[in-house]
Amino acid sequence: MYPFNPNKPTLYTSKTCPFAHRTVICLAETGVDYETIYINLRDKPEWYPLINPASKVPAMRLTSGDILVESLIISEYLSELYPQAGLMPEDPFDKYRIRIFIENFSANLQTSPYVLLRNGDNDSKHAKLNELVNKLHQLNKLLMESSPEGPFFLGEKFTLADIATFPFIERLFMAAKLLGMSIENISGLERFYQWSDAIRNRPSYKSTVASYDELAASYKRHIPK
Ligand SMILES: N[C@@H](CCC(=O)N[C@@H](CS)C(=O)NCC(=O)O)C(=O)O
Repeated sequence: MYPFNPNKPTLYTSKTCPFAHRTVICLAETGVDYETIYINLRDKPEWYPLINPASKVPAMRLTSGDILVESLIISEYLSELYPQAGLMPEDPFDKYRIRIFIENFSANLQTSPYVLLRNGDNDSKHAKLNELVNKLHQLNKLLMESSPEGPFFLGEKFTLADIATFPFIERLFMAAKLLGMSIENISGLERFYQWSDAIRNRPSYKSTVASYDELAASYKRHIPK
């Protein structure tokens, strides 16, 4: 058997995982009471495949005994279960806009922290960072087109568009810094920085994000030796 709380949802998570962070932010936004069980990803408990056969975090056990996996799908589930949190708008076209934004992000920027760190042992890291900055300009453009005034993707509303994507950008900021580079203060990325600052100031984000030191300690293993 595996550990769980029979009286509330149990989240199996890791503080530094960007996928798990999506779920944690959604849970904080809904205000639901839940139990957290941290999984050491370098030394997983032998019972963990009973929770998720893919052996990944996050996973969430409901009090019914059902277990949910896959961060985006859990996030959508929570947004539907708690519509009052407003994480997914009702308008079908706004839903489409959020989903296509996440899809585009997944294809272009989701792996960016890992890509940068994998090139972190040689001079090609500067060229890699330039490629990623070009993608951040594209992201800045998408944010401008969606809501010129911001601060979030959909303007005043904090939604799954922000929650599903920014955890990876947090790790991109960290990866650049860890390699002695930076993605701060780049001209033309003003809307991107406005978006980043607004998310970092959101209580559900601020109270759950891992520190730079925690992230750096966990991600430095991606830099080739
Ligand atoms: N598609 C999954 C990806 C989750 C994922 O890759 N989690 C990583 C940590 S960031 C993990 O659990 N890795 C453990 C492993 O692969 O053994 C989701 O969105 O939930």
